[in-house]
Amino acid sequence: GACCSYRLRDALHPLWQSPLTIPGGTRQSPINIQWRDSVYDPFLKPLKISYDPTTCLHIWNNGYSFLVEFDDSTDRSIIVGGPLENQYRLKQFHFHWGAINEWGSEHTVDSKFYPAELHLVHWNAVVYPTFEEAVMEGNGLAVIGVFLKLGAHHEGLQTLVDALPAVKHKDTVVEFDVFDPSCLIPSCPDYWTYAGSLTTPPLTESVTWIIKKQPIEVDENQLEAFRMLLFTSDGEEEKRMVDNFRPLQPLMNRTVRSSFQ
Ligand code: SG5
Ligand code: ZN
Repeated sequence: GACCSYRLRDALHPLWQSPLTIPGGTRQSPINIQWRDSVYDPFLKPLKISYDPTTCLHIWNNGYSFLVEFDDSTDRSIIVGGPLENQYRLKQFHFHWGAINEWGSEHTVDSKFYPAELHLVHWNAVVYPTFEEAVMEGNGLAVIGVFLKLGAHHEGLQTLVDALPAVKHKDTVVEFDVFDPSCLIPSCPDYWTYAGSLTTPPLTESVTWIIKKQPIEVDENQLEAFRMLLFTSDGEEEKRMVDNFRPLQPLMNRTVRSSFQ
């Protein structure tokens, strides 16, 4: 069935030439968020987001997703609060999406998939000297997850969508200076949080996940623009960049906390 074909595609994709699972992993991502099993934590603070649009550098098709990367040499684009003890610096954001609207997100809520999911990847520059070191440590990374649902046209996302034809092929990069990704984060402050991992190799268990409850709305044309990207380089037989998400992982001995009742 469909489930097995994703595993096959993952196994064949160059990014996944390392193992599909971490032996002995106890906090892997993504997970299904079971709303009624999440525990309200009144001590969770509101998440504060402060991004400097001029730290945005470029868009890069890395052959698995497209990444918008930021200058993270200073504390100009940061998040604080929420479940975090330190401030974390924005490194990049990217998306995961499906071939069709019935799936595409990595996390699910009550077993429901969204057609796409945005990840804003931040690292703990207070404690670690480099991103590469933060990737290896328990409190090294904080990723904000935002679900995309089908609905109204999204003005902020369109700026990005307009740049995608320039990075159609794997290993292409275009300049993309001045973009504020906070326009992609829903206004509702509610989130779930849990301790997890990267969803791509090296799959390290270094991520504090912050999943926004409210999705953003995007229109069909915008999702279709994602699906026009290619996994492949110029000159290779074209393979559409779709279904670039990892299968759900077991919750094991973890609690998902919510900032809301
Ligand atoms: C790490 O995880 C990876 C990203 C990857 C996300 O941030 O970086 C490293 O491991 C470098 C040490 O990979 C790159 O930036 C390419 C070198 O992002 C992707 O591969 C795009 C999907 C994955 O983060 S996630 O867990 O939020 N999905
Ligand atoms: Zn991701």
